[in-house]
Amino acid sequence: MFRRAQEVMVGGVSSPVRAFKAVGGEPLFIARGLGPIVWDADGNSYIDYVLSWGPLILGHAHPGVTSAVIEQVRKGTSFGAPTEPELRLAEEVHRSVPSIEAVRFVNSGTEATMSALRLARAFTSRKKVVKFEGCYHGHADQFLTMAGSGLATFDLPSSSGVLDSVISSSITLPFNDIASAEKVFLNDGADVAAIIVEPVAGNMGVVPPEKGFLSGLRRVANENGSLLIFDEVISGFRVSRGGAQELFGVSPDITCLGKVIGGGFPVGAYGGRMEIMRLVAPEGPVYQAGTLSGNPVAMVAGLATLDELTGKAYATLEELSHSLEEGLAEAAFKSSVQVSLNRVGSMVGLFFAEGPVRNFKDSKRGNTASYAKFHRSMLGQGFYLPPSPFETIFLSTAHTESEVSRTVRAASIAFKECA
Ligand code: HOZ
Repeated sequence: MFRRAQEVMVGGVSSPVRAFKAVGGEPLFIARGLGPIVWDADGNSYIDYVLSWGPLILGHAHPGVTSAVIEQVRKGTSFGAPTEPELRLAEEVHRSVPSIEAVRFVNSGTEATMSALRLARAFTSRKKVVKFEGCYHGHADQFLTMAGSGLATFDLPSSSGVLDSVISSSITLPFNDIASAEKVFLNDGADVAAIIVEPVAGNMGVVPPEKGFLSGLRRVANENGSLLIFDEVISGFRVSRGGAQELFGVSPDITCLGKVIGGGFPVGAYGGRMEIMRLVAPEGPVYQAGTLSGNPVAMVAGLATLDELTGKAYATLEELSHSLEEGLAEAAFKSSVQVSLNRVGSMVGLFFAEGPVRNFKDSKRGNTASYAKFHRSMLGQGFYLPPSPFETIFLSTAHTESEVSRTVRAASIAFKECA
């Protein structure tokens, strides 16, 4: 299949990190998934820690999501008109993330962040955006410098085809470094429309915000009349019901969502203060639209997913993820392999480097060859980890302690192979 795919699909994949180039070998072609397990086209099964890169917080083919989707499909798959599921999801997003007074659904995280920045520029009548090394905000031109995810994986400082004039209005700073942000704002503050940040970075491995970083950004934005945008495409409804902003107690002006709120279907959303959101068409002059935006199948999948995300679900995720973190750290230690682990809730980052890993520079110190070796060993033993050290290991409510213990036992073998 991969050979056939390479003949008709660029690199044989629909998104670059999937190609397994960073870890060697060939991508799995997934035939089906159930709970924490996926089966490839050859019939091999794997415990899945990729989970479609984050959306599947309940695991694969969750019965509640599946039946909601089937019911909606029978009623029709797309109308290009408002629907009740869309309204209910908007209400649920507002209830859970109160800083989102009004929301606009789109089809991907990229659409959400690019629309949020356009909106911030319109609201402030300013051009520049401050962003952070190793954060990834999708593939809109203005975000493609020193970004995480695929650009980090393939060591690309930027992307060909992006105009210098676009990049020149993006200022990229080290994550967790509030002093550099303060310094930049001394000179450029009056031109900065927005600061955009992943409040929990999940595209350079997992890097949590240090105490004072997010609140410092909030303060700097306030002092300079800039907007603060949280890209919670990964962390939204994942690290807690109200996302990273609830967990760390810092409220942005605009939030971008995706992944979990679509329950495994293509969804993004951006929302924030009413006075800002009112600038979006048809209420205001900021244009943004989409034929499949608010797609009812995606909306019911999102609703069914959020229905399951109770306090108990987050407690389970926390316990499982803690066990995995501890187990991996101990297994590496016993094999004398230097690793460092970062974790926020069910987002786990494994770095083959001495810690602490607090920014992109630290993350890039990780031994990529060791990660590749580890990945191959784990895959061979039936455990599917992200095929890049710059991505996040995700857990779902479908994983159990038994799967985590098996994973840790396999990791002990894999670490020995890396030693
Ligand atoms: N947006 C994902 C990185 N966090 C990559 C998704 C993919 O390549 O499939």
